[in-house]
Amino acid sequence: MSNYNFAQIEKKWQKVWEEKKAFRVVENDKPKYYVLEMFPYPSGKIHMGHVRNYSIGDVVARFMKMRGYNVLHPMGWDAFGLPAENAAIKNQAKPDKWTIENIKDMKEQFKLLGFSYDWDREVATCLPDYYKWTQYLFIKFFEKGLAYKKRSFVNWCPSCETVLANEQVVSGLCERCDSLVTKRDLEQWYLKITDYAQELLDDIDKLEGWPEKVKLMQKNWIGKSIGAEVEFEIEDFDKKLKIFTTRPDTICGVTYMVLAPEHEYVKQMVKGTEYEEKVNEFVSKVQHMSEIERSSTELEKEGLFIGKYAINPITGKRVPIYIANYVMVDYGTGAIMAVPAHDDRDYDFAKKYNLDIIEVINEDGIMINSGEFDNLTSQEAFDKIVQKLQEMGIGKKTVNYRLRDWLISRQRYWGCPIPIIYCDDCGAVPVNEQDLPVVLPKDVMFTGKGQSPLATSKEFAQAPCPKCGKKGRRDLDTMDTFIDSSWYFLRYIDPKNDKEPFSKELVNKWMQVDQYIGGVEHAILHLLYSRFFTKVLRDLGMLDFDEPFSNLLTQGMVLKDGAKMSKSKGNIVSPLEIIEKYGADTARLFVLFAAPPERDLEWSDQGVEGCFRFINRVYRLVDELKNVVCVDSKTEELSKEDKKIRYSIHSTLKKVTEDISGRFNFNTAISSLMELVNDMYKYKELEDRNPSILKEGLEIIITILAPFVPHVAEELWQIIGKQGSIHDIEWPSYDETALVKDEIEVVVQINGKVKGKLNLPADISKEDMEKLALQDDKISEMIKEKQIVKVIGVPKKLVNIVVK
Ligand code: ANZ
Ligand code: ZN
Repeated sequence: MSNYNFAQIEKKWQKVWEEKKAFRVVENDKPKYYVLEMFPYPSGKIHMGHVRNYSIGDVVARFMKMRGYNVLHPMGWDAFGLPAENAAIKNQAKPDKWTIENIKDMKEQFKLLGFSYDWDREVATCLPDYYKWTQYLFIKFFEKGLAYKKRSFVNWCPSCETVLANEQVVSGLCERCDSLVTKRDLEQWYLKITDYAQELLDDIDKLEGWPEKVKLMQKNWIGKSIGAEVEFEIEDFDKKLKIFTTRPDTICGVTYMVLAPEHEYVKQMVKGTEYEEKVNEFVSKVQHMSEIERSSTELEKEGLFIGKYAINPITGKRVPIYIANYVMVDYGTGAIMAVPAHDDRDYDFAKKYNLDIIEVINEDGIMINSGEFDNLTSQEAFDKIVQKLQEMGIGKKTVNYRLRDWLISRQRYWGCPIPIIYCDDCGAVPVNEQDLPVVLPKDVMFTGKGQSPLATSKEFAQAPCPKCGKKGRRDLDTMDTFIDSSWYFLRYIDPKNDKEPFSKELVNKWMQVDQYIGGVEHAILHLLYSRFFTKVLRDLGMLDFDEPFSNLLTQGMVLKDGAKMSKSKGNIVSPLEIIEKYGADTARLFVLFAAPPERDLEWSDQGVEGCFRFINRVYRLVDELKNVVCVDSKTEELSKEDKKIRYSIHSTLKKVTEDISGRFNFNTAISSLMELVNDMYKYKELEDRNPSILKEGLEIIITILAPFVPHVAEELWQIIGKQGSIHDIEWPSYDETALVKDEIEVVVQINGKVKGKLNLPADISKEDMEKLALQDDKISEMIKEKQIVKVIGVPKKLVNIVVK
């Protein structure tokens, strides 16, 4: 009798898998299956979220391999980004060295978990042989007019010394360091994702294998609004004010106008007037607020009159012009017509500043107070008013998206250099392809002061113009790291290609990713950017599909004591400690068993113990029976008990197969496996147990455990005398005949309460079933003093006896 020595078993099989490159993908003619988990940032230490994410992916990969697919299951590193740079500033460590060491450490930890990656395809976005192609793609975007430079006010964190995206500003503070965010007027690179807004929106409906909530988040993020642009005359001002409204039907209810405080006309309108000073104060005040705050319905509306009046083009009415915090400069036209009777924000503002409120639509949705448009429905008025404005040459129907172009310049060191050289004569010129990659210089200083660290390199900034050869200057910013992750799934397919980012043929063959798995925190940006890249690369002729990920699973968080595990809460459970104490198979089994993948998972020490005990129980069962099952025995006539256990074996096989291939209900699959193991324990104690059935049962148990607990399954497979790897065998199919029951269990109720169970022939008639229930000794004893009112039989399930 041997014990379950997980440490020895796991080490042994990890070595075997590594040596024979068990999970290397070679092109063959099996159907392909591409399973991908979002790659990690190499922080150096794995956490339970990683264990969960990657265990889910590993089950899918191993299962699909056993189902006969050629499975591509790669792993790599999202290796550029701030932490490396912050570590450099703090500890004087070099970001490259820091990152490479972290990658090494994390890879070791992944190997301890026994994930089935094809490590030959590993990519790290910070290595020149990867970012060369990121730069190449940037240039392709540039040549297509999809990368452009623009001056604008951007969120700036003075402590992180970089631009922040709107999502990174929380209550006016930097999400990372809590510093007060300011605005800076900078010239920056943008990618024109707005050109793809409509397609990105339309194609969401094609993503059948995506969670509805993620699709909705993407839709809202793109935020399409149909409305109209209308020009208003301004008194004593030579330009017209263009506004965007989704409700042109309400135009007769306009009682004031609002410009975003940063709107370019504001300065011009108040110049030299009594309003100038107050306006300047107000502008600098709102600049500290994020767009998210400013568009919140909770926002306390604030603003001021700026001394000008606009003329309503339909009514001819003169209305005052305000600036206010709730109007954003870069949405629509940065100016609105305010209709307090029908818009909540305008209503709050009008109440606060005592402005008129005029209703133009009554409760039945019919126009009022609108002159020639009275008595129309608001929908009719919408069309008629837009038509009239159009005839007047001052309005037209327009579509607006909330989606902004993607600001990609970062004033940071540890990122992909932007491959552009500025020439006084030729302007912004892309670096020639043969000169890629533009390598990150090493002689930089991390002072944490001033502009991009790349400016501190002696050599880097100067470069000849690729067009005319004259002295030029390199762009000193690096790219947003979301760019690196917008195409990595393509590089895995052809990771060593040094002629192009990837071969079109191979990518067309392997894509789409059949199953993508990752955290819901990436539900918007990463997925949207990857979809955008895919569409642009398609239009560049580099691939032939529209969407990168056909199925998406967003796994829930790992909680402890009801809260997300985090350093600050001090509730972290270290995966390495769990592996050390119980082994990787137990760690994997627990995260798969404790909750369905999409739900949050509550950490439980007893749960881990339970999984560990279960593996031990399987191990003992196999170990005890190994000699029994190694002999070849003939199948005799099956007894009742034989049939029962075969039913249990094959129905479990069926359930596990369906649970994995359907909605990835690993938890229910594992719990039915646990029941089967219990049944086997009982069965083996029978005097007339059938060795062939024991053998059949053990083989199936080991096989269907293999994707979940791959090390111990491999070991047990060997223990029962099998040659070769369990992970190379075919997933078994269940025996239909074993699922036909000779006998069924029928529940007997009295007045709806369960009072007993009967084993009856499977093909019994309803009448016989009811009769036998009434004749049963126990039941007849219970009802002998009562009067039977009714007997209700549900075939093959239950008999309910209603008595008085
Ligand atoms: C008049 C009106 C009347 C409006 C009404 C709404 C209701 P969505 O759906 O988000 O596109 N708006 C336009 N540009 C804005 C900006 N830069 N900052 C803040 N608000 C802005 O919303 C479009 C509506 O939001 C527009 O339609 C405009 O107010 C406002 F009963 O115009 B509406
Ligand atoms: Zn030049």
